[in-house]
Amino acid sequence: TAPPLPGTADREMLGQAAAQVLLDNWTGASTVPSTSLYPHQWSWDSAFVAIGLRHLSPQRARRELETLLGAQWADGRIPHIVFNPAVSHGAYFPSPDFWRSSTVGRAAGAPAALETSGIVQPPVHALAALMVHRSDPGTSRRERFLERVRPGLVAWHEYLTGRRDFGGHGLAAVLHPWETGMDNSPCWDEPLSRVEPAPAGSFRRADLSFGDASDRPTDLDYGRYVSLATQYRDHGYRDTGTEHSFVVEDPGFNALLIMSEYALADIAEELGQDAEPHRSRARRLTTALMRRLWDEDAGLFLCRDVRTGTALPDKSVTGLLPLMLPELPERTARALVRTMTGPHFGLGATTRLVPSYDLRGRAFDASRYWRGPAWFNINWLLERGLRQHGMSDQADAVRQAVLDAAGASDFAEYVDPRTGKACGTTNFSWTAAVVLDLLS
Ligand code: 2M8
Repeated sequence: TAPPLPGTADREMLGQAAAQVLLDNWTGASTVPSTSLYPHQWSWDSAFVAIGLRHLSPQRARRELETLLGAQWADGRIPHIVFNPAVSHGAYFPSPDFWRSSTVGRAAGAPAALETSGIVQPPVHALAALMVHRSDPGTSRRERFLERVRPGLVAWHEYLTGRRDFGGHGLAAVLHPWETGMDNSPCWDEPLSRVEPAPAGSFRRADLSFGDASDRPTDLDYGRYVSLATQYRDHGYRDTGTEHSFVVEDPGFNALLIMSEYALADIAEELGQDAEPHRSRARRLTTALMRRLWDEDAGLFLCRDVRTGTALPDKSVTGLLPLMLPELPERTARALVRTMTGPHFGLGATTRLVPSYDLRGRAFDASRYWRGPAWFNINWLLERGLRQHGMSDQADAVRQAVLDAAGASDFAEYVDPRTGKACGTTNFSWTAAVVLDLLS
């Protein structure tokens, strides 16, 4: 049966408003997440943006991804920020003079001609490239889009499964909370507590000029983010031959890597190349994820601190993201849905969108960033996960809730999961992008 959607007029208005956000946030070669809070190109934001943009302009969507790949380092990493040289350094912290990619990062393969950060973000890119291709296969083929992006995407996955396999079990590890995209998730509290924060006066937070401080990470968190990024930079962004203070295996990050590896398989097939190496890597990664991060008692995947070898007990939405995986054991998928709809995440009972963190957790905060609020990109991923495992009623309900909450909040960055109240900034790109995708 057809899922209930807003009436045609509402749908049209919502679609037009979402399109306007993406038009306003387009800079000519890529899209900023927000013109105020995030005035540069962000890695995983661009992947979600491309997925929405393909419904407006497949040509822009291809450009979005190619601009990002144009900033890829020679070692395969895709940096989490590509800086717009036209934007003043004071507009965002940490700025290029902090990261110093074009000088300090050269030995690790940073481009000389543009400025980027030196850390990464979740690998949604191959999935986005495939979806963008499929939205306009004729032009995409004529422009040889997949031929052009494939080598960079393969090198990206090689980097993550090679140099970033710090645990030695086949999973990619992250070296900074910013790399997970879920910056101040309570999961990072414990491993971060061992990091000596940079002194409060040694940096200036630009983010607080644009938002409510109670919606953002704390100063203590920022001190630790700065300290970790400084250590990495001062080691020339080398992954080996140095001790990292924060090394974590994150289930959501790895689930996205697996989804993108399946996309690489489809891309290879489209190009008449052998898809099997990608499929078997996706399977190997799924097995490693199950072995390393699945927690039967918790009913979801947990993050693992590679330095101490222990699981991090907080329940975060990152532990539900493997629901997207096509070869997840059905039993595990059912357990994830039970957890999502149970008291810890409340879907369909106390919430209509899945919160970023355990409603009953020790650190739950309904408005502080990744410590409770519901995020639209994450709910888009979970909607796909529910559909993947045949839960179409729940998927339809999440889809409807994304559309309702995005429209009512002016495309908020995130919302209070129980009330839908807008938090962070508005006119946020990936919120608009997933709306466009769910409307089409
Ligand atoms: C947030 O992270 C940036 C640092 O990368 C920040 O707080 O300044 C996160 O929500 C992240 O997931 C997102 O990609 C980025 C831009 O939207 O903002």
